[in-house]
Amino acid sequence: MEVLDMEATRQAIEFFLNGKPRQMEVSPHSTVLELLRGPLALPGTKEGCAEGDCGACTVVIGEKKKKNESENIFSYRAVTSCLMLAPQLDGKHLLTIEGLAEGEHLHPIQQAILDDHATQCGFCTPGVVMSLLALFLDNPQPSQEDLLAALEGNLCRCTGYVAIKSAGEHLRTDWLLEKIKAKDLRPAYLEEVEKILGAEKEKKVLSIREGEKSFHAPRTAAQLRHLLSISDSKLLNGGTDITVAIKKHGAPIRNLIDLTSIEGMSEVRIGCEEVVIGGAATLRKVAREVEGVLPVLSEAIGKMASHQVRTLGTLAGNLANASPISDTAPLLLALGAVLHLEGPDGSRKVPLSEFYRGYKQIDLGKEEWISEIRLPLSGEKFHHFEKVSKRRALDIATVNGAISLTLDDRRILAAKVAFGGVAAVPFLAEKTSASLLGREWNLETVEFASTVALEEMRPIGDVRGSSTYRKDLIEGILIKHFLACVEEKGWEQ
Ligand SMILES: Cc1cc2nc3c(=O)[nH]c(=O)nc-3n(C[C@@H](O)[C@@H](O)[C@H](O)COP(=O)(O)OP(=O)(O)OC[C@H]3O[C@@H](n4cnc5c(N)ncnc54)[C@H](O)[C@@H]3O)c2cc1C
Ligand code: FES
Ligand code: FES
Repeated sequence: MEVLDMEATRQAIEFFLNGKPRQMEVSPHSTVLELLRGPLALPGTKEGCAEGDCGACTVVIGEKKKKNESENIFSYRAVTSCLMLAPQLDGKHLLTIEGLAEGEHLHPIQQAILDDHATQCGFCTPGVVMSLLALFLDNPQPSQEDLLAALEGNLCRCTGYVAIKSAGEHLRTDWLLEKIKAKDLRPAYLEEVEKILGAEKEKKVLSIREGEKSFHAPRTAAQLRHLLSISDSKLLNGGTDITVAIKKHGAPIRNLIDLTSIEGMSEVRIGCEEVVIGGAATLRKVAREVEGVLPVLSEAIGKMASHQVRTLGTLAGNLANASPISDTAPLLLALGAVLHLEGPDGSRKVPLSEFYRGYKQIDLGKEEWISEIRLPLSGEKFHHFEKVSKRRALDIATVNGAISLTLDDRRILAAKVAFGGVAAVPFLAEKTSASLLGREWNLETVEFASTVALEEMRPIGDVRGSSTYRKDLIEGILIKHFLACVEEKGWEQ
């Protein structure tokens, strides 16, 4: 077995900051935001909520990605720096608001904000600018929808969104009409940094210790297996749950093992019969890659969190976190997802329907990890996902639900119905699913399935909604599934 030779590890992270190389030691559990506003003394990036909810801390991360065996590409993404841990900057390019203007000459995005009067107190403005920068660096042809998605995670308490959207729209049209050129939008130092990072050879494994805390970033499954065998560690992916748990709720986590540097684990492969999603693939990556074959999953992911949280958070993390109101879990239950787990004794497969054991309890050993999520593909099926929340973005569901049906005209040959927010775990409603079999898919059947569903699920009330409201939502979601099917198939009701 390949073991991690501690001689071959390093403590200091190496990254680029606004075009300049940096090598420094960071605290293993510090966030990028803490690093910026503390040791790096760059206070332009603001701290609002410190839990991913406001976007004031948005920065841009540039990194090398493998395009194919011989070629690399550079990708840029907006992330909430309060959720990303500083050690995860290793090997990346961090862009902040301080890296945009050249002397007195404002960057075109800053100028557009000024021209459209899109700033008042200015607290949200650096985050807005960085979200827009990531949009244009990442997407050569952004649509209006892309623009709104890019800004959905930036809250502004005083200017109002009309002026901010208008600044974004002016930039977008000027960009598409080539009134703004790439050389104006791309900071001048990007090319040089891309060249240097592109040519960089693999470095020693990053392994940081400070008192009782540590952070390790293995590169291979064998190194990961070894690290898990010698320490009581928590797996870290995007950190959108863990960082909040550590920073806001004081979770007693000491050792973190980062999965995001493991070769091949962030990939998504589309086959003829299934989609294979790596255990470190971000929500953004999954949504993009599956759009052509499983649009329902892309749409569901689009309803989660915000753009700059989805660029960090992973699908595997969302499932392993085992929140009863996870947005992806009900859909993946309905789609028949199977998890591939790796561990000390090799690998095993667990259907997602058997993964949840109780509130926040999952079928995953201490030394195991989710290496892949496999989703069967079938063009024949009807799938739909519905989420009920108070806001469209940055809000978790009161109740959500998904359905997968195999239909012969209107007759239901196979059915899987799942809900979130109705039980202690994401819930595959087996009795409700069975009640649909052999029936015509019409409003009468929906009504019948609703009575079975309300027998099968007894949601409790909490701050997000009473038990009665949740029961109403179960019925409402079943009706929505039906109406979506009518629309998709072009049926007369
Ligand atoms: C502001 C905000 C809004 C949000 N909104 C939504 C929302 O609308 N809907 C929703 O469903 N979620 C929402 N979330 C939560 C969502 O971002 C996370 O659940 C995310 O998907 C977790 O992925 P991660 O990579 O960040 O996991 P991490 O935080 O890194 O890890 C989460 C858990 O999963 C474990 N884990 C991670 N990867 C693996 C693996 N490969 N194998 C085994 N265990 C693993 C970790 O050990 C940890 O226990 C929100 C979060 C924030 C901060
Ligand atoms: S400070 Fe609010 S999202 Fe980071
Ligand atoms: S300008 Fe004040 S919060 Fe947006």
